Amino acid sequence: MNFSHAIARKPGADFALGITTRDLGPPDYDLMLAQHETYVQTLAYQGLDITILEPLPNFPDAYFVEDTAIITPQVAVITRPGAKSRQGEEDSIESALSSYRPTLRIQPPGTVDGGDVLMDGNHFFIGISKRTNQDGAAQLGKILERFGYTWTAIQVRTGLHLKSSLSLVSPNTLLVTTKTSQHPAFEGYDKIILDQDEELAANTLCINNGLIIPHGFPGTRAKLEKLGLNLIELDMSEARKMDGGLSCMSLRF
Ligand code: CIR
Repeated sequence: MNFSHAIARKPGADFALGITTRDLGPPDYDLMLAQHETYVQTLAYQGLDITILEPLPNFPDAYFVEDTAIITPQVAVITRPGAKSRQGEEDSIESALSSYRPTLRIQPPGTVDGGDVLMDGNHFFIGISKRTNQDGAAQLGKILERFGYTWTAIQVRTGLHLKSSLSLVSPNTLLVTTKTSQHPAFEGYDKIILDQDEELAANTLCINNGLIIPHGFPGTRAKLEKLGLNLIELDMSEARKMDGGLSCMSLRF
């Protein structure tokens, strides 16, 4: 997965007011900022030119920028996030992206979170979840078709988003939970199945020649090492407390 740019947003001091389903203890702002800074530096080290946006007042989840756009080489689709408290984050992302791509928008009643969208070359998997509804998926799919892409809708049965339970770790290889691995749409892929107690490691980030993985999942690391990948491990403890993973804190293109 080759990218040259990324957009990220600094977490605001109110980030702990964001939505979460986790009960992993109170998040720490200084640690969050330090982990975010390391994350951004890692993307830069992977060769990306990074735009860092300032925190967005009254939107504590806004540093999870991935949810606000789907970017292809031809177009950026600005989403309409599924959580009410996040609707509005997308406006500032549209301004940031409009100098790089023509933009189109998901219209109500459609909702889409970027965390539900996995791009694999010319094909997209679009998760239907608590955040992305059928209407939003169909709007996104129609736009993608206009630009020559194909897509499959996948019902998300566990986790917040589709990409909470799988990621592409190298061409044609998925790191995936047992349940999601059984979906017929993923039949043609090689699969690394996560151990049940490491399913939180599903969300990884493949950028240029490196695979960024979350710290604290030794079994998953061992499985990935066997593939000979260039692994970069990052501590994501504070974002995880807010239901976030590695992919959600940036938009890559
Ligand atoms: C939310 O519930 O919307 C945020 N607290 C977490 C969003 C994570 N986004 C992502 O994984 N793409």
